[in-house]
Amino acid sequence: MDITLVIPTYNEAGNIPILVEKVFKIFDDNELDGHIIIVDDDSPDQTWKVAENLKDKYPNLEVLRRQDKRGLSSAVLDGFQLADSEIVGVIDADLSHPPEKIPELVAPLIKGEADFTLGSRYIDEGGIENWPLKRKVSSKIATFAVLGLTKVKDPMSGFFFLKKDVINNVELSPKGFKVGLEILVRGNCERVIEVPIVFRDREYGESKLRSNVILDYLLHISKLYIYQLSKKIHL
Ligand SMILES: Nc1nc2c(ncn2[C@@H]2O[C@H](COP(=O)(O)OP(=O)(O)OP(=O)(O)O)[C@@H](O)[C@H]2O)c(=O)[nH]1
Ligand SMILES: [Mg+2]
Repeated sequence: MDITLVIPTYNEAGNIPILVEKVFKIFDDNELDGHIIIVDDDSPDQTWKVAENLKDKYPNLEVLRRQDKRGLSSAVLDGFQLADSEIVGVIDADLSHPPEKIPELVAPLIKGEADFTLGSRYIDEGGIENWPLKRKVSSKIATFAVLGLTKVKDPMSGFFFLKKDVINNVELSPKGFKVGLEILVRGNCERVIEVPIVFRDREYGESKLRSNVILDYLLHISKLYIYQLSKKIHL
């Protein structure tokens, strides 16, 4: 079964060749029919160019350079739309997510045992390395605030896979703060499986966390709560 992994990038020129090599090796070693789509928002460090130069070596690599749009969620959704696979997924470019977990994440989707699989930091054997206490605490608070939206233990995770039909005919906000959470709440995913991952802080490049991140987050979860409430009322 075909798999497309979307890698959203913004100023990741140093990380992207390392990640692409690792992912294709994992696809090969596990006999997975895997593709990669890099969605780059015209990075000033020319990540798109570095990515395009990798295409000769990796025929299953595509690069989408967006010059008219910016934003992580919309980049991921554009990547999913471009993907021509039954299974799609996303991983951060900054080597925070362990690509070695891809086979474990896609296996339940291939076997038809899940609709959505998630790399989870907050289950047994999962964890976070090198995060300052402040980030650990804010992540926990953010996770607590969405307890009413989903039962998964790490709804803020940015490392996940799904059957593409989970989002067919589903209206998703390209402005949402966390696209995985958006899909978990609005998508047609009945069966979710969490796979433990150890998240590592980025080694190279700068954080894109902006100062209005808390506001973006609050706006996003408010919209999702309203959506869920209105769905219940109309049932
Ligand atoms: N295409 C695109 N990718 C983005 C954008 N913002 C962030 N990314 C990418 O999305 C992924 C996650 O962003 P990060 O900056 O690592 O966010 P984070 O993990 O919350 O924070 P740090 O790791 O501390 O920087 C990385 O691969 C980024 O390069 C964007 O506006 N457009
Ligand atoms: Mg990161």
